[in-house]
Amino acid sequence: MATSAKVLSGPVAQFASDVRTGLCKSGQKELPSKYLYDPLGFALFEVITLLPEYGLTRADERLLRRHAKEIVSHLPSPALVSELGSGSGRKTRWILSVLCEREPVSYYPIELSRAALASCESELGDVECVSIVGVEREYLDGLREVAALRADGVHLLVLFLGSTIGNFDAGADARFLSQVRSVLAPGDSLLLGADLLKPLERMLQAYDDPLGVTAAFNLNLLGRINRELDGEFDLRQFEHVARFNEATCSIEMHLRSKTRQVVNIRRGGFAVTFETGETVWTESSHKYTRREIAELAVACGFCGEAQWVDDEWPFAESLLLAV
Ligand code: AVI
Repeated sequence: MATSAKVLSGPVAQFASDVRTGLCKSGQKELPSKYLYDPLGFALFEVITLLPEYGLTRADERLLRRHAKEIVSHLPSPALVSELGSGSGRKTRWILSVLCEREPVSYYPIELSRAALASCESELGDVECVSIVGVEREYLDGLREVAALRADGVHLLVLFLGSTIGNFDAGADARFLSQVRSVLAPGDSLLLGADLLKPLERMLQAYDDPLGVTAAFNLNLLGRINRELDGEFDLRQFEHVARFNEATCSIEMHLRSKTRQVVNIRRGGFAVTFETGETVWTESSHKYTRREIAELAVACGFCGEAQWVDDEWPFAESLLLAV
């Protein structure tokens, strides 16, 4: 099928290059999960968080709501707060409100998605004594910028909630936490939300809900390629698959080709052949044990200060101190 490469620049060029690398590699095809979150993907993820089968976000929020006072009691004052991947910011309200009882707070949500930053700013705009400055950057670049802003004697609290840490590849979670640690000073803290291992059926239902919202969230990645790269994916010719990888202790999302097909990605200037049943791996969601979190923290230069676990949906909120 005829293709012609177009001259692309900026984020769309990066997207095209990542799509080409992931779909043209030999063996398992893959697409980076960060591309799931265009405005439509972000909106679909927000719906996922409301699904009865997906208890993760509610557990995270419950822990923050129930234990905000206790969490804040461990933190030195004054503190500046930054959040890696704030999403809508709904969960963060509880910590910010309690911190505000002590002093005015500067809050820097770091997000790649402009839609997420806008929704975070409107969600938290009514929390008194909080000034919100959105940072539209990659996590580490944004965090370096925020850390450079703090005055002497001000402690940094980094929030990394919602188990986004679980979406890193095996080993990349530790590398990422070590990089976060290298931006922090001793005495700074990291509040880490991580989803815990639970019975298989419960995990599978959470990533393959009967309403098909997670399927739509996953398939939207192909829709995004169509919209932004003039791709010719027929979304009806792919299906969502969620499965548990025991070796990595992760739920994986894939998109399976229902037929043998060749798909042209016109703005990228390439075409991809899919065999019947072949899958594109789009996301991994690692499920942790409490012990694993504690070991990860120590290996990355933190010490575990406290941990809270939800009693309805196994999920842990861990407060880690930079040592
Ligand atoms: C954002 N992240 C923690 C979600 C998760 O559970 O891994 C993304 C998600 N993928 C499918 N459903 C939710």
